[in-house]
Amino acid sequence: MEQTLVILKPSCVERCLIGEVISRIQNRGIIITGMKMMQLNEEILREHYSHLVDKPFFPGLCASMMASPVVCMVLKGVDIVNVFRKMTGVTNGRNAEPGTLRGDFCMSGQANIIHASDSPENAKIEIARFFKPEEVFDYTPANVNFIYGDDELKN
Ligand code: IDP
Ligand code: MG
Repeated sequence: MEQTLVILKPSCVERCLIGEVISRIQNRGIIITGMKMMQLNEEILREHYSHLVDKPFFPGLCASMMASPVVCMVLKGVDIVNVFRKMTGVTNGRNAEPGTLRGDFCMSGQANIIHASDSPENAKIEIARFFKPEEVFDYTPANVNFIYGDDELKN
């Protein structure tokens, strides 16, 4: 099964929404294979947001991502990168569809509560950036045969 990297940002942690987001993840049938709290620094943010370092909002983005610890997670599921980006909603929370995490829990383009990898290739790079191999647990929960049909579990 595919994996993706998720970060619950300071705008999620400080607003005490960690439990709400994790409930949504587990209620969907998504498997959590890694989870830890981290304090991010500018070095890792310059890597993680390398596509944005030249933007005028980058210093503010960095500050907002270092404002408190974050919760980093690895999620597992069939087509999880695509499924979880849809669950996350578009970047600006004010434009995000109701029912998405951003559409239900935030009002901002910057303080948008959550990061989710945008492609399977980037997910692999981002998981390796935030997690040591031994911090990701590739177990299969007992209920997996009730989350998926047999044919969906073959690959
Ligand atoms: P994504 O998080 O939806 O993948 P990206 O374009 O990769 O969006 O941007 C990464 C993060 O940078 C966003 O989640 C948001 O926190 C911040 N960001 C993006 N665009 C803006 C902006 O125009 N102003 C302020 N912050 C922004
Ligand atoms: Mg992105």
